[in-house]
Amino acid sequence: GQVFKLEDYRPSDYLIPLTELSFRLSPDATEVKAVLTIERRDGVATTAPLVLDGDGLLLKKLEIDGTPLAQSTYTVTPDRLEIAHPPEAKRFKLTIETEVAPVHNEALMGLYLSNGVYCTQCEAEGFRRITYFLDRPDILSVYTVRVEAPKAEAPQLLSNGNPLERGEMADGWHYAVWHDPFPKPSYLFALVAGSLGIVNDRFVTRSGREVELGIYVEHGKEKLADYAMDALKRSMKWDEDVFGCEYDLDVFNIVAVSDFNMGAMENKGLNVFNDKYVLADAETATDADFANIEAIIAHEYFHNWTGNRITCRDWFQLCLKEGLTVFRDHEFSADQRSRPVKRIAEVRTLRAHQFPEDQGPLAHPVRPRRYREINNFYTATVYEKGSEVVRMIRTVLGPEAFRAGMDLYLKRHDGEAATIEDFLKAFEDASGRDLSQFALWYHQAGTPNLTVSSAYNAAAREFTIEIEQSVPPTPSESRKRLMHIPLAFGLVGADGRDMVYESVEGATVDDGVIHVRKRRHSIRFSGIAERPALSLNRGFSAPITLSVEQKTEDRIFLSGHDSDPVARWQAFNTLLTEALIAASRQIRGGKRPVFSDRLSALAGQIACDDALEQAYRALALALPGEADIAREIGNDIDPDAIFAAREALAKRIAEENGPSLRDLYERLRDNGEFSPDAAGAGRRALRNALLDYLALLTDGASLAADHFRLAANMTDRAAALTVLAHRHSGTPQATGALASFESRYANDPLVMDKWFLVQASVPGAQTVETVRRLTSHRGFSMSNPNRVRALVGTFANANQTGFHRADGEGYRFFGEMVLEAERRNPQLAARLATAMRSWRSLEAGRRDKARATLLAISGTEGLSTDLRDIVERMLA
Ligand code: HT7
Ligand code: ZN
Repeated sequence: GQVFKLEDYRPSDYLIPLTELSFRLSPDATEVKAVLTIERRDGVATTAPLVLDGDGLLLKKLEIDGTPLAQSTYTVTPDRLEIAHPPEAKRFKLTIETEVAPVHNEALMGLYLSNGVYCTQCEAEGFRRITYFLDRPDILSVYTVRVEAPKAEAPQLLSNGNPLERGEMADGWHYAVWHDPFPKPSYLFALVAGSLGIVNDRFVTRSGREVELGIYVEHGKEKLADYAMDALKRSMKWDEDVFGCEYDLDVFNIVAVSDFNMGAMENKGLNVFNDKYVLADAETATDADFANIEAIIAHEYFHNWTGNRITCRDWFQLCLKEGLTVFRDHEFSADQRSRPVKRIAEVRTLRAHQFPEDQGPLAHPVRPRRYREINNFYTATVYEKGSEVVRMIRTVLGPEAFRAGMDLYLKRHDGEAATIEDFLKAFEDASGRDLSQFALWYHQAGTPNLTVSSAYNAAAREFTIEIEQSVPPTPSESRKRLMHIPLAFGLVGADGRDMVYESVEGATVDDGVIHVRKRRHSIRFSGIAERPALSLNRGFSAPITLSVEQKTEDRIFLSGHDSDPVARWQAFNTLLTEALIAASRQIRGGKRPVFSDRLSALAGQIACDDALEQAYRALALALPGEADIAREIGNDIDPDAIFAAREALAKRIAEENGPSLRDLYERLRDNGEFSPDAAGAGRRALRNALLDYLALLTDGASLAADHFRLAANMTDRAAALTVLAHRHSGTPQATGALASFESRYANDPLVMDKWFLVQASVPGAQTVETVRRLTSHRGFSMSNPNRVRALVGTFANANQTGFHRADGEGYRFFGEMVLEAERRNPQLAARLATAMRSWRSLEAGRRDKARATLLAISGTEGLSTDLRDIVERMLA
């Protein structure tokens, strides 16, 4: 396949300042008429051919300035339209008529039908499945869109921008015309038509502009959109207050659809959402669902400025909009909820998704230089690490200079398609600082590591920190350059307070941050009266790994006293991880695992420390996941040994602290109205974390069954179901709960996804058979991405012992599922396949079996570019 390279970018010879589209909708023969005002760019020869992108299109008609084109003057295939000799005039009108079949579009890119609703997905290259176009993000055009459909089937006709006109037509048809005054790239085009329930509200912007808000959902689900509407209004206000960004159209619409490849899409004025990220109430959604809805509603809304008003010059710059917008949604959620808890959750997500990517065969820079299939670059690196890089810019420059840089960027590039260089230059110009070394965070793949040791000289009252940086090699980048790593730290004294030093030498140390720029730093702090405990990477100031020589005493002390909550959580988490790694080695060596009494006592103390936030305590009590432990071990992984170690530690903590955990569990009982706010969610999180431990003790199954029976909301019900299915699989309590859940929610596909998920993640060798059986369940469908992700995706990503079954059956089943998904939806299949990215770190037996599955997939004839790209990179 073709490889696209950043260095090959050149501006297009032609521009499309105006785009007029009209759609006559029908499931298998939608007529699309595009009238494009084409303009030759200044300085381009009149002989330059006009080449437009297509993808599977059927051309019906072609005219220039109202005159049909002779067939000899153009060449057309489903994927390309070339007009060899366009008119000499600088501007001309090109009319293109195509026909598309939304009902047959299972790839969910371009125009498709979801549950009878016409909708579009154009990012990244879906617009070319609708009409021939210069389908690249640096072609900004003003769109006017006319949509026609039978009124009974599609009473709502929506597109981008503001509504201009609507009216009746013959034979029960009607039409609507929309105009978007803001020039936009084709990937932000959207159309929705169907019969939907509507929730309306309004928002008055800070300059007094009235905006009509609409959320469109399946009929009967309107009440489930209340939380999303509230999150939208809070997002609009927050963006004004924190970034000075005001909404710019008269309407803002959101449509929830059930078939969607990703979370949501930020089309200008008409966001389209996976219904999973809109619909929620206490009966059907967990606290995690509410938090996701809040974050994704905000994320797509924030794109209005970071992505839409300023877009990307080319797809290599994807992080320009995505990394920045993730950073913005993280900050929003931190302000709406608990900042430390949110930050710890972000760290866990980054480690779980981005670190394995950065440390495996799919590693790529935040701004990649090459791709074969752009859909495969909507990754944790571009999104999550991209966000961490923006956060580090704020750490390096300070909040005021950061805001000045953002203001300058937004002002300077409004209405443009920009690059990462433009973004960095705005911060350099606003702050007067040089970010050239820092820019490596965008260009260099891999997770940097800092090796740290420290020593205290009581006689000299000096504390010295030795730091050495390294960046491991990644595919096609064997030699790495030295990075600028902002490392937040504290020297914690015996009273738990940060010690004040007299002077420091060996690195720039600024406002609690060591700026690591060289390979080695020896940093000496003077005026230190006693040996401090060293707290590092506070607030997770840099997305790095740390190898720190540190006494267990210090870690225990920091777990109880570090004033930085993230570092405090990290200290305890490191103690747990070290214990679990040691235990899994003991188990592999045929021994019984040994844990220190102090560790389980510490877990009990943290659980019962009412001075700490409840949500924080829940996070601290969650043992490092099996995949996290595997990543820390690095190679020769035996998932069964890791699982056994984790179970043994959980049991030990439960046994050592049984009465106090049970007492706390009783005290946290719910006796009020459900509220999805941070306080309520924190209490439920802690109580459910306790249940997970208590379920390991005598009568654990009946305790979990009571928890399930008495649950008054989905968070508690799903938590109890998980505990029963995972810890008491096969018992009457577990089978009873699964059956009762199934009958209660049989007609609610989004809730049934939770039922699939719980069963797909049951640890152990037998789950592959359960999952295979569930693919025939009446609620399951291979053509709905949410269903596939809930069952097959969960099995591969969240079931270490099941997926990595020693006989390779997990991989074989998964391989079949990937190929099955690929026949309909290559993008979904490629994303699913990335679950195998860490196959090389497995022990030899499993590694060979995983490789055999990957080879079987790559040997399949007629593989899509999407799946071939992923599988070949994993095998390389
Ligand atoms: N910008 C959006 C990305 C997206 C997407 C990409 C490829 C194929 C389908 C897609 N749906 C949405 C979502 C976002 O990050 O905001
Ligand atoms: Zn985004």
